[in-house]
Amino acid sequence: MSDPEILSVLRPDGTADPAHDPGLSDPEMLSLYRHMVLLRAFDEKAVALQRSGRIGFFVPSTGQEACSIGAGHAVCEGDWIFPAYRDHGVGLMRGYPLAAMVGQILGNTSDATRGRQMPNHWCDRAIHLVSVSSPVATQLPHAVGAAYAAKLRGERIAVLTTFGDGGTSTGDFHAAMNFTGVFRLPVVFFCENNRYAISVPVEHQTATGTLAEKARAYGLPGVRVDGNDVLAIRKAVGDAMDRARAGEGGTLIEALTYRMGPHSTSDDPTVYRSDEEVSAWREKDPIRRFAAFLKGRAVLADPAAEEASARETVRKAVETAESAPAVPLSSMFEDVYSEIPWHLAEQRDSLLSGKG
Ligand SMILES: Cc1ncc(C[n+]2csc(CCOP(=O)(O)OP(=O)(O)O)c2C)c(N)n1
Repeated sequence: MSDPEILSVLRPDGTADPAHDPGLSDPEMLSLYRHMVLLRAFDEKAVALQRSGRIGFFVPSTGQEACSIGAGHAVCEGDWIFPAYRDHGVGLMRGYPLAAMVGQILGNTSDATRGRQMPNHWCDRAIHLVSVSSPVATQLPHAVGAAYAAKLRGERIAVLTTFGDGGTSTGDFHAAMNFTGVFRLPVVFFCENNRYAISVPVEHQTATGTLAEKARAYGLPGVRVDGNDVLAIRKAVGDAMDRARAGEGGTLIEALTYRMGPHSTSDDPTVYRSDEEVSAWREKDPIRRFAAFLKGRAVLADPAAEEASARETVRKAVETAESAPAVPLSSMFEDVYSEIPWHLAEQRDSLLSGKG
């Protein structure tokens, strides 16, 4: 470890610290890298779609790819995921199809939720990816409930929930941590400390020196990890998920990272942080750092070609999804009641007849 308090694997000289290396094969590491590059390409395209008025809103994850992809890789079949809105990479790494992500942000008939969710609010029952919720940190008690149910059923699974530093200021965070500690539940709390909750710096979220140390109050281990080091994230989350599956209880992980872009497409970060700060973090780009390591091991030949290929994959996915028809108006009355009540039927008929 370069710092005794922060778990880190990728060294500045481009090698890996053998003491903490998660021991992934070369193909596994190449897969992590490709998913990080695909996630960045998707992000850039989604922001461009919003700026050109083709989608309404987007929450980018640029700068935090190591967190999402490293954590997603530590999830096994049967585990459950309760993600924050910035963590599309966890689902992508678990096999949530890019086409489905593109369809979801467009909200047309290629969207599994048929345009009835905000963009970025993915879910996929097949991979146990529970829907993102807009309120900050409400996913934490949901994750704990799922873990409690798994424990009562005797299932040996782990539950991963992800959130930002601002999430630790909520009552839901403390209730979820407390319940997990008392009932020794298999929950991994993965906090991506990206320095800001919209414009509010992390120093205004807490009076403690770290977020990880809050774990001790609830009888859980607290771990700090370099959030721009995908191998360190894989190691920290992997070990915590293994402990959870083995019945040893939950863990709080604080990943130190940085959101390079705006909070969302509605935000202007230049009003609350300096260009110098952003440039300093750009130098720590998690994708460039991992590429240097993989090139050094001769696992990766041409990062520019990988990026071009990812952009093309995203372009094709958008082209296909945009060709899907719009969702019919009538769909807003479907899927809530098994039998539609008379007053909603009246409203539907009035709307569809053009008199609504
Ligand atoms: C309960 C609740 N309060 C306020 C908001 C408005 N809000 C949306 S995102 C956000 C900041 C969250 O920051 P953080 O948890 O650090 O996550 P990040 O966006 O940095 O990934 C706030 C206050 C909300 N969505 N839900």
